[in-house]
Amino acid sequence: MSLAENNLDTYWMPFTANRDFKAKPRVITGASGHYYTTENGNKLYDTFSGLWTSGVGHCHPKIVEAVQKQVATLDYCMTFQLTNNKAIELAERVTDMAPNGINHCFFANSGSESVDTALKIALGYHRAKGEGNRTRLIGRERGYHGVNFGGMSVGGMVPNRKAFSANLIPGVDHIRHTHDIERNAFTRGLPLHGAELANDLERLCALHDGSNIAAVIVEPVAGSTGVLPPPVGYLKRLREICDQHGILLIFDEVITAFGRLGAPFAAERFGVTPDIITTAKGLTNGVIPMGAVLVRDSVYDAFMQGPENMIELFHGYTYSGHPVAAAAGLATMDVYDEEGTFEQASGLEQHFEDLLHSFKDQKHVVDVRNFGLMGAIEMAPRDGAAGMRGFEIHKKCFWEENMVVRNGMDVLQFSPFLNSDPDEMEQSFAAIRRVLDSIE
Ligand code: PXG
Ligand code: PLP
Repeated sequence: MSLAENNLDTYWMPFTANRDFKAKPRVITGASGHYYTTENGNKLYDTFSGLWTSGVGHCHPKIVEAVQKQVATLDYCMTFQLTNNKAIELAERVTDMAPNGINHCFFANSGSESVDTALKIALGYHRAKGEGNRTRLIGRERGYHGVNFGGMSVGGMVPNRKAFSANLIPGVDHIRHTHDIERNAFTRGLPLHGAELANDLERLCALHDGSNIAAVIVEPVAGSTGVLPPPVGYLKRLREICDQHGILLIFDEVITAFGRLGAPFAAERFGVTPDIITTAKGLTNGVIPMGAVLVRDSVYDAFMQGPENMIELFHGYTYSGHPVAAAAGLATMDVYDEEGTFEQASGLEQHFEDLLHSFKDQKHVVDVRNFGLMGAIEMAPRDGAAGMRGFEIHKKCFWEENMVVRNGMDVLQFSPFLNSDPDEMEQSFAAIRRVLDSIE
């Protein structure tokens, strides 16, 4: 039976226009390296490395082998009051790569779970230190921290919040986003204007009193809402304000960790060390779902008080530290080391930036942004039909150019493989130009 004969209607697809999709489905049945394959054997170039996930390419043989071996050795193991060797090894491996002082790792199964875990750790930390009044959480407009209630509440993606407005968790505020096309359009790398926007946190400290704020969470480079690199000096300033007021700084590095910015973590690239880092995606190269929350010693130590036979943090998922996911993570870390993936990624930055910015004078393009191997081309919305132009480009790339291109409304987002072939990258942008030329 071909896929088209299945009743697609039973499958409620995530973050998808279901009815539009089901009228003409785009279905992937295989992948290898930098290409997907479809049921009828078409090969499609993937300009988004999965969903920011698969930096070293799809079905990397080393990761595939590790997963196959692990699933036949230890398929599952309870990790409450028991654990497995792979989770222990991965925790050590990942914290070894983290900035100094961040030496503890709590496992989850996605970015959304990592974020909610991090928020709970932040609240628990202050409570453990006798500052239970520090309950306020601060996010940022245009932030994306996943779809669970905590992450949605600190997030700033409007359509994501709209339907749940009355049910978001209380005690949350947002600092202003840093996106400023008027001053920073077509900047290569970090925008020059906007460091002062970090002072918006001072405003909230003045309003609530800093002593009531538990944590601030930001993406070092905002991804899902259209690739928004931080203005020069902005993250350092946030760190300073957090320090002044005893507020924990959480970097949501679900996208930016593991080479996307040519370094293990954005924290390293920017020279700013947060107290907690959330990760997922590149932790296993997207092969098995997994997230990890990395925590500073002082935060962990605050929990390790009281009777030693008592659980210190009442939190965990059935699949926290799943052995097969951990094996995928370990193999992924091996690949990063052996292949010099992060260096490969930095080596591609300039070429990627030049290709992106060659769209500056293209019809409808209002901004081009990039940092590391994250990039965006923003198109003007059509009158009365925001998002249509981007969506048409996505579909045209698929059907006419055998290529997967991600759009978030009218912003085209690019997450090239960390080990991209420069020629393939160039060809993919040539194809995008053909599509943009053909679109109204
Ligand atoms: N935080 C950040 C910074 C993310 O980018 C999440 C949390 C949530 O992770 P999970 O694994 O629960 O999806 C993400 C996820 C896009 C796009 O188009 C990006 C994500 C998810 C969906 C779409 O850029 N990132
Ligand atoms: N709902 C029920 C009824 C459960 O028993 C559990 C876990 O035991 C959960 C939800 C949470 O599932 P998970 O640990 O996979 O997040």
